[in-house]
Amino acid sequence: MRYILIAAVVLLTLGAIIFYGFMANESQPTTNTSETTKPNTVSIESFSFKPSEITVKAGTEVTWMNNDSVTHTVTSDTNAFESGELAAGETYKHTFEEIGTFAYHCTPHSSMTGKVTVQ
Ligand SMILES: [Cu+2]
Repeated sequence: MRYILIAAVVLLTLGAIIFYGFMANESQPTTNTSETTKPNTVSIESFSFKPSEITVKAGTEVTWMNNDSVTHTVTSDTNAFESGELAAGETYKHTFEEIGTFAYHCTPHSSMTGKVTVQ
C-alpha cells in the first residue's frame, strides 16, 4: 500500500512538472509585447526621416514630428497624403487604412525619403 502511495505521488509530481513546462511554453507568445508596441512615430531631424522605414498595422495613425530647425514636408510619392509645410516643432498625422507600401519624400529636399509599410 505504501509503495502504491509513493508511486502515485511521484507520478503526480512528474505530471505537474510536465504540465507546468507545457504551460510555460504556451504562455511565451503572450509575454512578448513587441507586437503591440510597434513604433508609429517618425522624427524629422538633420534633414532625414528617422526611422526612414516603418511597418504598421492597417488603421494605425502615424505621426511625423519636425524636430529640425527648418521647414519640411511629408509628401506621398503617389499623392496618398500630404502634410503641407511643417515648421520646426510642428507635427503631421495620417491614418493608414489600406494595406500596402507608401513611399514619401520632402518636397524642398529631394534627398529626404521614407517609407511606410502597412500590413
Ligand atoms: Cu525637408
